[in-house]
Amino acid sequence: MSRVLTLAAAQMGPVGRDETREQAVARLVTMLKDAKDRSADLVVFPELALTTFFPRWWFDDEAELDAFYETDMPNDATRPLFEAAAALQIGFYLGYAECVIDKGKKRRFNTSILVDRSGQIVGKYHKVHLPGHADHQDWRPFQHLEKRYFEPGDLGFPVFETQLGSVTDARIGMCICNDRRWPETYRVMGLEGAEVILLGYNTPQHYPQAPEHDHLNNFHNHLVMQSGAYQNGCFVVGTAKCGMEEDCMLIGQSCIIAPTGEIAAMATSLSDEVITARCDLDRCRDIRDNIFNFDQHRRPECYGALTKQR
Ligand code: CDV
Repeated sequence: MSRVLTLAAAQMGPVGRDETREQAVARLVTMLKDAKDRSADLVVFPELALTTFFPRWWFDDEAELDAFYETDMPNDATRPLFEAAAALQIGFYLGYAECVIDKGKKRRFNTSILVDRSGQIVGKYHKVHLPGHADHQDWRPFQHLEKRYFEPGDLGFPVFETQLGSVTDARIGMCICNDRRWPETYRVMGLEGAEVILLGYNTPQHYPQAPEHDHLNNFHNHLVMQSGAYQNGCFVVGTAKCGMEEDCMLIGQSCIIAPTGEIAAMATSLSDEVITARCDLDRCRDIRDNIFNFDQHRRPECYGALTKQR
């Protein structure tokens, strides 16, 4: 039985601070249909796809901050996306800011969900590696307040088995933006047998702490995803929100990467753009049965320093 999926990355151009959820969702639905026209089975949208990247500002007013978070999913604004997915029989990954009330307290997460082709949420992930800072840093041209506005993820890196297209048992993992830079992210999901890792990102072109690396930003973006795919024998789909968003330039180059580490498709604009690639999940075996055969060649009992440090 063939295990071929058509995967899509639905890159977004900037989302303005005054753009409504309804407007953002309308853009996502347009790209979902575009992807379906190209036979896609699963579409990956960016991190925080429903709003502008609000951690670039300091908010004193809690109500103003709260307005960027979803308290339920789907909700009135996002339901059209879920309905379109079910009507088109196509799955999707969506990143958004989530606020839940737990024992009377607000808990805030940078969240992604996996929605199957019937429009049901089958998996949820909370971003683990939160970059930036929690205090106001005057010297920066823009803030990066993820450490203030989110708590680290509490769900681990789960892998979900689900039906997509004609594949009944696709093994799908998720992570979000900065997670893609950490080898642990891929290895944990690799050990769980992930065949496809989905992620969205908002990555400024300018890195204020080390501006001498700015010209390497696109290179590093692909470097980490390509090595993560190869070293764990899985596909990776990385989707950007990009372009000039509220005076902050975000990188693009969304891509679909094969288990060999090769880039199978890449976006070439800094605006809304869908890319697709035909992905045979059985190609994961080419790597997992050979060079990165964990059972045969991995030696965790010899990784002394790493195991001691946890
Ligand atoms: N949204 C992010 O996590 N962005 C980080 C930047 C700040 C370095 C990233 O790793 O792309």
